[in-house]
Parts: sequence; structure tokens; C-alpha cells
Amino acid sequence: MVRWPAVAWVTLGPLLWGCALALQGGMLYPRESPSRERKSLDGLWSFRADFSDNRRRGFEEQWYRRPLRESGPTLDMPVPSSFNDIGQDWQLRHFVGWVWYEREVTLPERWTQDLRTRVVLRIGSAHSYAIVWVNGVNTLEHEGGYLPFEADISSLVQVRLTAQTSVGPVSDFYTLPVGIRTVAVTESQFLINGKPFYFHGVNKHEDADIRGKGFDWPLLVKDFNLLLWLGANAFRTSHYPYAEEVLQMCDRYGIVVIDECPAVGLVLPQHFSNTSVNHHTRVMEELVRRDKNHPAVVMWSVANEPASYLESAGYYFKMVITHTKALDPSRPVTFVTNSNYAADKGAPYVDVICVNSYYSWYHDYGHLELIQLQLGTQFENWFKTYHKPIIQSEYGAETIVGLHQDPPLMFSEEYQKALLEQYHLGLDQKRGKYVVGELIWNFADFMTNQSPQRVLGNKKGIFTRQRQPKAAAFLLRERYWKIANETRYPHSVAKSQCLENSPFT
Ligand code: GCB
Repeated sequence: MVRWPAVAWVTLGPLLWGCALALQGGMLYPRESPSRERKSLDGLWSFRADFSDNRRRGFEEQWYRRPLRESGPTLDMPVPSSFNDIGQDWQLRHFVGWVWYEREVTLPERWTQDLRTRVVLRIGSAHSYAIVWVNGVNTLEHEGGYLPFEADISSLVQVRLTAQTSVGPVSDFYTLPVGIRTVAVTESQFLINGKPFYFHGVNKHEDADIRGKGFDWPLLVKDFNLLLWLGANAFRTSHYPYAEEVLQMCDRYGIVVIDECPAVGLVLPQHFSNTSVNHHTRVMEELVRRDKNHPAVVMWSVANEPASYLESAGYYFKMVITHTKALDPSRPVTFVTNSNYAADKGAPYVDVICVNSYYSWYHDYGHLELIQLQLGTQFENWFKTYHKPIIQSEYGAETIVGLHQDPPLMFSEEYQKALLEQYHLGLDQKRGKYVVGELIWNFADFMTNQSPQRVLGNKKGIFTRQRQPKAAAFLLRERYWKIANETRYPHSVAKSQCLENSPFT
């Protein structure tokens, strides 16, 4: 007689954010249906950071062979969360290296006994290299954070009975909410359902006090209520793909998304190698596979602020963008640039120019009077060179909430407002011509590495990290609602609380 395991234990490499056991996988969000059950593994996990000198003690001592508590002390770690933000330990706050997560799971008896049941372990996201052991067996490896990966673990949790011949085909089905819309780009317009669309929105980060990047429903709903309050109709998932639940909300609320690949910091010549191209295209495949069914996603962004002025960047972006277009011919593709229009080698391959600029912030400090001229010149140069629609994909000013200074000085709430006002005047001169969007940097203050440029993180939010408005939020709110009422999509956020009313139906 063979006994089946009632308990499976799972040891993970780096940070795990969320996972689910499902009867069927297929990389898409594992929805429940009459043929599918889900078991969430969110909750408290055992955790250990490998502080050893070479940071490989865990592999040398094979911590994955036994329950983690048997190879040394463990901490309790909530999943999803960022381990750095949870404890009081300075070393862990700054730790980069292997960390180990483990959890014992009791499986429903049917999953382990009924051989027609397929058991799939799916990790929503683990940053940035993950190895997964199930019952001590190396089951799954994945490189690159933010995107899901999965493995069929049926053979690891089910008993091999001699009656295997009785296993027949299983029918599996589930339904997806559907939204139908077209997206197209002309020389000067971004069209949704054939109508010109103007992006008036934000850049975000998955970030909040204590939970760090960990997914959280109350935070997500609060953020969507703030987007509604603001009159925003779009955001960019800067600088990585966000949790799938975020895109589900965008579909429901009619928020348009520029979905970005986690390619930030491609700044050295060696980053534009064949190895990088191969990895980059693989990540784009994972991103498109995961998010292709979301009507909210209207454009792919393959990178943020690469050194696209380098000679080698031309071939590199040609390859990555061509590959992405082949994966999904229905959506435009871009990357976000901060290079000079005359030097950018990747721009010839994008459908929309997305350009970041920080006039009167990272240079010309305090010279707000220059912004309109600088912005106008920026737009004209890009347009006359490429004849493509342009989105101002980032602009903003660091602002410490409650700091006041008039006449405005940097870091005060007055300076952020005045800077935005100047940008808006510049944007309004080109809006309706070929500038098709503006995305403020940033929706909310967020945590960063420490540096002399950052006061407890990046403070360019129009909301604080706790989601309270700074003065600039009211300015932006007035502008966004005015634009919303002028354009043909006033209902985007305002009225569409469900898919039936969104612009995607
Ligand atoms: C940028 C980057 C973003 C930074 C921002 C800033 O250009 O894309 O990651 O956070 O500037 O505030 O410096």
C-alpha cells in the first residue's frame, strides 16, 4: 500500500510575492471555475536571509532537503511583502542576495488521491532569480522578477497507484471577462476605437509603508479611488509589470495602461549584448503572454531610460521591438527615453515617442520661466525628426509635504505646483496637435535607495506615501477633469465602475 503525502513543503529562493495552487495553469491568472480549485499560499512563511560570506551556505548545506527550521533560526515573513521593510534589522533592510522562504501546505485529499487532478504550483512573482523545491525536489527556476512562472507538481504530491490506466481525459474550462476595443497610431494621434485618445494620467509604483511592494487589496482600491478623484484616465506601470489584480481593476474601471517590461538601467555598452537581447525578448514573451487579454493594456513599453544614444542600442531595440510586435501585432510598442532626439538610436523603431524630462529640477534649478521654451523645443525636435505622436512620459518635482515657501523654492509645495503649471502651459500648446499624453512623475511618494538626492525616498508624488494629497494634487485634479470633460472619453474613470461601461466594451 502506498501512502500519499498530505503535506508538501516548498522552499523558495528570493522574495515570493504571491502564489496559488491550481488544478490547471497555463500562465494566465488562475481563475476558479467548476473544473478548477485554487489554494492561496499567501500568509506567514518561514524565512532566512543567507548572510554567509559567499551567500551560498544554503546551497552548500542543502537547506531545501529538510524543513528550514532544522538548519538554523528562521523569521516569520508575510507573503506578499518586501522582506526589507518588515524588520528592524539594518542588515536585512539593505540585504541583496539569496533569501529562503518555506511553507508547509496541506492539500485537499482529492488533489493528492485523484490522479486525474493536475496540481500546478504558480508563483505570481519572485525577485529576481528564484529556485523552487517541492518536497526537496528542484522543481522550477525563473530569472527576472515581476512575472509569473509555474510547474506541474502532480507527480510530487500524488501517489503513483497501479491503477493509472484508469486516468482519462479531463475537461477544464474557465471564463475570462472580455473587453473589445481597437488601438491604432497615426503620425500624430493615438486612437482607441478610432477616436483620438489623450493620456492624462500618472506613473505609479507598487509601494506603500511597511508592505513595500507587497500586493494589497485595500491599497489598490484606495489608489483607484484616488485616480477617480483625480480624473486620471491612464497610467504607465513604471518600471515593471504590476500585479495581475491591478490590470483586472484597470479593465473594470476603464483605466488605460502602458505596460512596461522590467528593463531599467540599461546604461552601459555591455548591456546591449546578444545575451541581453535574448533575455529581454524572453521577458517580453512572458509579459505579453500574461497580459495580452487585458483590454486596458494599449501599448507595450520595452524599457525605461536606456542609454539609447549608444550605437549598439539601435540593433538592440530593433530586435526587441520587432519581436514584441510579432508576439502582439495588435498593440503599439515603445520605450521610454531620456536621450536627446538627435542621438536616440532606438526611436526609429517605436510607434509613439515617450519622453521624460525634468526641466527646472535636475538642471536650471529654480528657473521655471525656461520650462515652456525648453518643452516646446523638445516636442518640436522630436516631432520634426520622427513624425510620431509624443507622450510626456515623466515630469515632476521633489516636494516635502507641508514645506511652504513663496516665492517658490525647490522642495516646497509651491514649487511643485508652479513647475506643473509651466509644464501644463507648454503641453497645452501641443495638445491636440501631436502630443497625445502627459503622465506625472509620480502618483505617490515612494521608497528608494538612500542618496543625497532623496529625503527618505523619492518625494515627487502628488500624494504622500500614505496617499494624502499635496497642493499639486488639487491643481492636477482640476486640469484632468477639464481635459476629461473636453475629450471624448469623459466617462473613462468617472462612470465605468464595471467592464460594461468602460471604453473597452
Ligand atoms: C526618472 C526615472 C525614475 C526616477 C525619476 C526621478 O527619470 O525614470 O525612475 O524615479 O526620474 O525622480 O529621478
